[in-house]
Amino acid sequence: MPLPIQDATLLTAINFETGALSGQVVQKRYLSDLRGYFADEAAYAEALTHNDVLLYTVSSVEPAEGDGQMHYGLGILHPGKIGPEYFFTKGHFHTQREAAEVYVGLRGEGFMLLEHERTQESTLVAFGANQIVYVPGYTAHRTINTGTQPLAYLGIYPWNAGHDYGAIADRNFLKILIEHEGQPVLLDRDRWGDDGE
Ligand code: S6P
Ligand code: ZN
Repeated sequence: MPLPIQDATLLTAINFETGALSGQVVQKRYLSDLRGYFADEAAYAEALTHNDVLLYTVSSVEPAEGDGQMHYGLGILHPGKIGPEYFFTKGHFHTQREAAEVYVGLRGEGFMLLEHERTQESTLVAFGANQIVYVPGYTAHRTINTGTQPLAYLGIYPWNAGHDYGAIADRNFLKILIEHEGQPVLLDRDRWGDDGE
């Protein structure tokens, strides 16, 4: 016999169609919300004149606050590109820099781009259905969809991790993931435009 559920936050269902976790709001991030994030500014402006597409949704459950508590969110990142660069999430550090996060891939295929705050070392990790990525503290993280289907995942983190978007919004990640001859290729952002790309 299953235990009776006494608190609505004990059990949550995933709705892949709406991006909602049961009873929770769905935050929507459109192309226009990521102004300045994509390397190919001309392609960004052009895409925006056609359609302010939905890039991703986030729906979070925050059952409780305080020592030992966890929060989690469902992210659904749609497939597509701006110029040669795959759709991605804004990316952030946690406000509490030491806070780690566990990402559990549910559907789709892509990568996580990690960047350590102090060493500025970049790591690209394959991430999709049935794959789990541990994001250490002090590490900016961005999800990237290189597939043809939505990339759906859960992110599970300490209740007080917080989101610090400022540093990434200001200077972005040092690397970009582009499609080159049909394959994902990681490139230094600085090198963007050197050879006509
Ligand atoms: C939260 C976790 C994810 C992201 C989601 C959207 O700590 O890392 O739920 O919020 O992937 O990305 P972003 O960078 O727009 O918050
Ligand atoms: Zn996070």
